Amino acid sequence: MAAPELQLFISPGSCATAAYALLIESGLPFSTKIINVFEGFPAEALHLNPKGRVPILHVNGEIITEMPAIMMAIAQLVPDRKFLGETNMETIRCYEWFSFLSGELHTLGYYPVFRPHYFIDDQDTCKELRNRGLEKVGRYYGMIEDKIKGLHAVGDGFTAADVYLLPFYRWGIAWGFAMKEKYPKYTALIENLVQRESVKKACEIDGMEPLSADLLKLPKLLVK
Ligand SMILES: N[C@@H](CCC(=O)N[C@@H](CS)C(=O)NCC(=O)O)C(=O)O
Repeated sequence: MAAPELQLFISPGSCATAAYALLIESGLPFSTKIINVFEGFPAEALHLNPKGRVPILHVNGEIITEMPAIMMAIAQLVPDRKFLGETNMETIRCYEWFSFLSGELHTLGYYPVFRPHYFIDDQDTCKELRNRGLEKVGRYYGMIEDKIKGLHAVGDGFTAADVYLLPFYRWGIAWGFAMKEKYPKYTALIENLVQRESVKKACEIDGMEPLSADLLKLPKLLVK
């Protein structure tokens, strides 16, 4: 069977690193394109995703957006790798993670932190919104910590849920959360995960170590 034609659109330091790592992990050949979203999704790239978000995955001409769908698309391309777990219940647990990470932690928690101006113009209110977002993110990290039982998010092996937990951990360090001290199980999972060659390679586009506290300085490092 011919290899699928794959292209992934990513932005350094973003949530798209998770999809990038999973695609590398799949071993399939693919190309990447960078859309720098640090100051917002560029208008000239909206034709690629009118929702204005990365990651975006092209599979044989199909355009797939939204991380949970992208994770599923990658997993289906390499079913033997069991990226969605070994059993039906593990697949359900992967979806539980995806939905929580995408809908709650990313959208409700981190959007007010990174993009308070998407909600309100007033600068003081933006600051207040960011602080509320950070409080919420801290609570979500606590929930993640409670949910993690071992070195993997689901079952005893690597799944897409593990890599999806990575960008949020990295952002936590960058926003000054005491990740190691407050969330030891989450830390152990991530420290184990970043040993994988796929994850190291995916983080290389940021030009810094996977768990660098400087992640938010990226916009200054990148040439637009
Ligand atoms: N619901 C989307 C959200 C993706 C998302 O928010 N991506 C961020 C990068 S981490 C983005 O593209 N932001 C563009 C912007 O803030 O304008 C998903 O789960 O894939």
